[in-house]
Amino acid sequence: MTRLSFKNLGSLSAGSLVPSFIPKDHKIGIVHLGIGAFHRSHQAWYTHKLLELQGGDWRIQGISLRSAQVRDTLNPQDGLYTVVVSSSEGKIYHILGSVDNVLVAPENPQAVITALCQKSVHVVTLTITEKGYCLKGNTGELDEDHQSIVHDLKNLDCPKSALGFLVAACQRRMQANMRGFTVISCDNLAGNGAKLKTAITMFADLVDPKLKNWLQSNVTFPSTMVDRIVPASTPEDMADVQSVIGFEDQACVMTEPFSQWVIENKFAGPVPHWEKVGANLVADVGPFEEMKLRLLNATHSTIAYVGSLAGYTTVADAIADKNLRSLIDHMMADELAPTLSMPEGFDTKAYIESLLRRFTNRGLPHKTRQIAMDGSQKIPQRMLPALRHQLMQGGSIDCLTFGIACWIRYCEGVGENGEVYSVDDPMAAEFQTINGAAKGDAETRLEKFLSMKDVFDEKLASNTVLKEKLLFWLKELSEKKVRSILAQHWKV
Ligand code: CS2
Repeated sequence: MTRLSFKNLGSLSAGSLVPSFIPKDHKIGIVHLGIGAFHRSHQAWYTHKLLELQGGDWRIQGISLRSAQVRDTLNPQDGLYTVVVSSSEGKIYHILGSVDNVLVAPENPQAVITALCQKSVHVVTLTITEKGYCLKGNTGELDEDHQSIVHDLKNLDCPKSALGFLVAACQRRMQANMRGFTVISCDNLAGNGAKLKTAITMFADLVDPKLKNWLQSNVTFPSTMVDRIVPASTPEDMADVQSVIGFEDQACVMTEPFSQWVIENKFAGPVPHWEKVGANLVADVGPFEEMKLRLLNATHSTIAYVGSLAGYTTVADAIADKNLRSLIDHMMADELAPTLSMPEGFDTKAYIESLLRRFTNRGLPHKTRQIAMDGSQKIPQRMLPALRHQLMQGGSIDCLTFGIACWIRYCEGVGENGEVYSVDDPMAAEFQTINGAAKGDAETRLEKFLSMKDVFDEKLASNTVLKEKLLFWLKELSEKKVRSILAQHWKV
């Protein structure tokens, strides 16, 4: 079957929407680090819409920081791919033209630094996941002992980490008297821009204190809140796209109708006018980030751990369980919403309702196991801030602690019916050691989990109210099935 490409853009079947601009007519203005499915259906989506609306030199050069897979699927397609917007009402197939090409960093790190130093590039965006920031625990400080950072500090001409590439590019821009750029983190971290700025500034200072000063006056790091649910595409999705567009598309992505992008208005130079196609520019992203990380991501992770243990494969299946739904309703209303500080007039109830509609979207099977990965990186961002708030206020913590206990139980790698699965997490080896040492004893396991400093800080780890609650749930989980715990505590 012929691959989707510029050559056949004119002969796609009528079931798809093709770009209304000629992609090749627009220069690269953005370099994106970490070109996964989320970027392709979010930032690249907004950029595509903007190119359709008013053109401009804002096409994207994508960088894969690890594997060659995205390059191998996108480059032969001239960067074209399909975004399938799927809901229970049906599917809409959009062919996007905002990505120009993809480079694979480990194959040619120099080419990535050169890409970041193109004169036409004014914006760098990042989706490198929580672990890509190489931060020390939850502090936002650079982990100078991180393997990739140690490597990059010694070999800045061929870095491995996103941070290393950014610092190397800044150094080259400074030496060449070029202007800086705007670096936009699009990952689910609270204060993502500020954290990235701290990490990059610390890194630059270790390289050359002059570079640190240059960064301060030439580069900005706006914080952002990004939101769109993007499950991993399956071979069935690809077959479906092929049957509709009439060509093979190995890079298609599936997503939902909803999308949101809130960006702190703090730019170092020209940036695309994404606000003309639905993004919001604001002075303070903080409340929106908090709202999304807590109401969406904290409940998502809870659904993922509780749901996987209870045998539900997708979010929609899990949330259809009335008792699980009641756990999530309570969590949002009693333990998450009270911790937010939304602007006057913001309708949190309506936001919660829209989230629940999104979770029940049967047109978009989102695997609980996909969300369950990297819990050690996600939990500190999504669940612990609300937990700290509730502990301080003496508020309820039943649902949050049940979610965390299910994560600890999930990290055993063995389901309720003895099925073995792999725990996909950078700390998976530590979990194995803990589980081996605990030999099934809930108290020992909890102590050891709480002493993981990159997840729980000391204050939290020594909080007796928290410890008691977590221990209670872990004991429940060792004696009963998740569905019966849900029925006992959250029955509707
Ligand atoms: C999910 C997120 O996989 C996960 O951890 O919670 O990717 C979620 O789908 C997005 O943040 C939605 O914007």
